[in-house]
Amino acid sequence: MNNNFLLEFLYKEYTSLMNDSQLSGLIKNIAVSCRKISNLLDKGNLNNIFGKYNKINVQGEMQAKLDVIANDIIVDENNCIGSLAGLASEEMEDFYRIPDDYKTGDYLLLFDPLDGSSNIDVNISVGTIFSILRINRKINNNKEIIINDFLQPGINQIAAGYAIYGPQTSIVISLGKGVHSFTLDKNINEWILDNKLMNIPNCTNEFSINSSNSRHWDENIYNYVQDCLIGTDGPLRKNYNMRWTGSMVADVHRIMTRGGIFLYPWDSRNPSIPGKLRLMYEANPMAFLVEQAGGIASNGNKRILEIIPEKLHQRTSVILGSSDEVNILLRSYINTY
Ligand code: AHM
Ligand code: MG
Repeated sequence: MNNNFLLEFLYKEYTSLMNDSQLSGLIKNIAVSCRKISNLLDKGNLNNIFGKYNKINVQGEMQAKLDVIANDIIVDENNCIGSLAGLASEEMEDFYRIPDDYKTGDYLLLFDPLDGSSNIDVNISVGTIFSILRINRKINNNKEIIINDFLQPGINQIAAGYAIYGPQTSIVISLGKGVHSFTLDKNINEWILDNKLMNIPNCTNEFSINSSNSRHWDENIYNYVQDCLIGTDGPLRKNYNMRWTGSMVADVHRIMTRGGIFLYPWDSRNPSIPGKLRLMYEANPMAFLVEQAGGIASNGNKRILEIIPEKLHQRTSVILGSSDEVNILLRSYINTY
């Protein structure tokens, strides 16, 4: 597998970061992992990958077979390359230590191996989300990593991205100077640059939320969605369209491409939990990408990237997308608190 085009581009845009062979090696191997997952998905259940694994994961959710397979692919592909001090995933209860007989590095890979896994069996786009942090050696200079090494705010991310397995397989990635998208050409096994600098339009008329939960929303979300539904007759003075795929990767990819607002807010179904989505594997990497593309990502009260995590599997409320639209909603939060 070559990743020459992807790596060449990143070397050109981020020369000093990519001169760190640990980081460039890690990005190369993440791309290899995503291609392997994409190949498995291509053949669907001909690869016997549909269905449940019959195990409840640490999130309290029934794992799909492919959640486990994708998790194993990413761990196996990246644990031995000498770039990582550890890995953490939505599907693993504890963080993963690099085995003693493998070389370790300075980076931490946090990932959701198969986001939107309820969509696998029905042939709707799913994805892999990843976030790269660097271990703070001033705080921990030991070989042994501890949970606190991972508990860094999203602003510390060195890189973040996702692979989307849809009609095309693409990787969307940022190392902190814009967002770049590459599509996999399987004839030549290369990721080809298709958008050098993704840019989320400030204005939108498309919102994305699971409205079956509307009776559980807080009043800011409820009133905002009502205003969208009223359209030109309401205070927002325009008609809206609504899209919800059930795969955050697909919904965010649409927003990265043509704008929009994505909401998975806190709701009263489970009042003690701040939201459904996971901060470290979903919200932080997506917030990094959205901000790098000119959008906003907030939990309603705070920039997502500034949340100080207390737990690996911490959840958060998510409001992200086109800046003008997110600001309309955030203004109502400011007025409430
Ligand atoms: P997953 O990582 O277990 O697939 O869960 C996260 C997914 C997101 O991709 C998506 O936005 C959300 O869950 C959909 O949730 P719901 O089914 O409540 O609409
Ligand atoms: Mg997910």
